[in-house]
Amino acid sequence: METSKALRIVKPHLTSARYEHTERVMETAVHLAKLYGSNEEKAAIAAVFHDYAKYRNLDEMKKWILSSYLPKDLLHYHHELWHGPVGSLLVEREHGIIDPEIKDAIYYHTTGRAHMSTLEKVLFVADYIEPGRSFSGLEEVRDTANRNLDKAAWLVSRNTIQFLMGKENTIYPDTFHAYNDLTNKLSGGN
Ligand code: DGI
Ligand code: FE
Ligand code: FE
Repeated sequence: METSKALRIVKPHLTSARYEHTERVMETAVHLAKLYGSNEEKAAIAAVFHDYAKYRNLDEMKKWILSSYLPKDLLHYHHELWHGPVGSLLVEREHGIIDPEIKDAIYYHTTGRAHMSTLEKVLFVADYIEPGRSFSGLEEVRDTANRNLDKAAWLVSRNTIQFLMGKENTIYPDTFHAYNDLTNKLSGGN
């Protein structure tokens, strides 16, 4: 699918601020894909659709989780975690996107997971560092993203876990799995 067509498809599903975020994630993901030898077209399509399901109503998302192959344990965690998995389901059902690499990048963009592909890490990091975001610690992740994708993805999962624990939120297992896997990869394990 052409990027321009994908952008036209997602636009009516997003707020204008979210659409602009999506455009910046796309540019950042293409930049990182180029840098780390991942497929740029796939990075662009995954980025354009990554927040596709963000504004579906909760009952509809619940219904998709219950009636599909998606893991039911999602329902025991914050609904913010649903839009990646549900988005990966809906891009296939509604737009015929069946490429498993694209679908997995969309699926895991919020939590990450163990053994992420380069494309998954590209989107996971791009969503976090796109130029419209600003919070403390972000410059370190931006700098690192240009040198070491694993280290940047590790920083994203570490920061996310610290942020969530600071708020005493629950943390989805894949979020921990991403952190543990990248920690082992970077340190040789312990
Ligand atoms: O959709 P975006 O706002 O662009 O970004 P996102 O999909 O990466 O993240 C949405 C939110 O999800 C973000 O505030 C962090 C939060 N999040 C990530 N992992 C977990 C989580 N929230 C909970 N409760 N548990 C998690 O494991
Ligand atoms: Fe998201
Ligand atoms: Fe996003």
